[in-house]
Amino acid sequence: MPGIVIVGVQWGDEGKGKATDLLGDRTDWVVKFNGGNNAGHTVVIGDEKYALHLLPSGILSPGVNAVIGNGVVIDLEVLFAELDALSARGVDISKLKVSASAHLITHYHRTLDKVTERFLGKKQIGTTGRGIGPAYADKISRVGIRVQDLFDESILRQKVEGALDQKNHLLVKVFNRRAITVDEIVDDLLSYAERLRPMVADTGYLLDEALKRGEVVVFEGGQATMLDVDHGTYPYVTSSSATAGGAATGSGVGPNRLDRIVGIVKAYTTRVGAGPFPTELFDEQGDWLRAKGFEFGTTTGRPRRVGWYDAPITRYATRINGITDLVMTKLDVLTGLEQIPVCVAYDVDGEIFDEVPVNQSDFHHAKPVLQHFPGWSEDISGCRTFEELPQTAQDYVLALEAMSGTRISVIGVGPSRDAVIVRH
Ligand code: 2SA
Ligand code: GDP
Ligand code: MG
Repeated sequence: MPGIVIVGVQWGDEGKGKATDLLGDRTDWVVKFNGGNNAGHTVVIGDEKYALHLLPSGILSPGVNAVIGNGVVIDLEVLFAELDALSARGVDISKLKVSASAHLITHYHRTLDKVTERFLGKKQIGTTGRGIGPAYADKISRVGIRVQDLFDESILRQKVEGALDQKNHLLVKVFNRRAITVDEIVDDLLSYAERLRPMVADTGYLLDEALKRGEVVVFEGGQATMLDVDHGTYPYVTSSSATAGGAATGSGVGPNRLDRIVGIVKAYTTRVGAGPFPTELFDEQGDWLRAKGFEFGTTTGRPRRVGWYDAPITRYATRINGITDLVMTKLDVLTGLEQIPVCVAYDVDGEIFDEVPVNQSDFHHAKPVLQHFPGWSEDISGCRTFEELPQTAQDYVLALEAMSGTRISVIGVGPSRDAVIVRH
């Protein structure tokens, strides 16, 4: 099974970075297929902690070929800062390949992201401010700048001119900001061109050849199902395809190359930014969960919103992504709770919904129907087999497995690489 996709089930930060890292020994290639430096993946190896944003987490595994696919939006300043920081820590970065068709995040995208959010006031999305939405908007509007444009200055100049035309109008007339010049953008982009050149490749071709040779390719999703631009809680989403379908379009391989789809799900739920979140906690129990799970943004440091596990969301994600295996992370964080509530359905103004409602307003009004499970107090961080877990912890996992309709193959019991229970 050479093509393995890793996707987030909930609203991100489920531990996708750790899951990708876990597969490291058996992996030949790791591809990031969506998003950009809005992502934050934490990987703990021994005493070392790494936070990756634009680079795929697989770059930490020696010998693995790392790829930034065509579906990613790249901020070149961030790319080289991240590469330099990893290199300084002894990580081999020589194997990185970057798609010639990936789009670039420029200064005007970052500016537009920030001023648009400010303009929205109370209706803010709560973006990471990294220019992600405006860069994808340009891609879809066909005024984006791609990696390959860096290597023909006259084409680059024409494209930047075209892209800036409307933006300067917006920046000056609507947002009262100074106009951005073509020269400053072109000069900035060109300053990275020669360093980038050897990394640029037809990555879809490379991946297809690798898959034909039977090599293992991990497609590492950024953000998550409920943040997907099509299937998430629109408009409170990111601007890319974070679900398994995005692995094919965002890397340039055929969908029939994707053999296993692994969904990463937390034993409870978190969300950063605005938007509906039915099981959200606003009380001391929420503060306790946030502190115990250290739920703060890996990229922005923002406190994450926290709540109970939401079973209809996992069922929905299983369907949308075609998930074949679930990895449940952070079970250890729930230790110490007398009872653990789980959302099994929604009450929308008196009507019971067993599945995630298709109508966004219904989801905004959804109140969780909770079922309570007995908790455990034993420290489970040292458990390495399912049978070593307290009976109530086993029962909790088995109940969630039954509700999701997919096997829970791996259970996380701590942040480090080895703190896992592998069941299948
Ligand atoms: P954007 O910047 O346009 O992608 O923001 C749109 C929404 O997507 C959410 N989003 C995220 N949610 C969880 N984790 C993300 N990565 C970082 C992390 C976030 C951080 O790993 O902690 O550090 O704050 C991520 N990236 C985007 C975002 O909150 C908006 O709701
Ligand atoms: P990602 O964006 O999905 O890669 O997730 P993040 O790295 O943003 O957030 C997940 C956090 O949980 C990181 O700090 C991980 O080190 C941590 N983590 C992952 N798995 C486990 C686990 O099983 N238990 C605990 N306690 N922490 C975990
Ligand atoms: Mg994250």
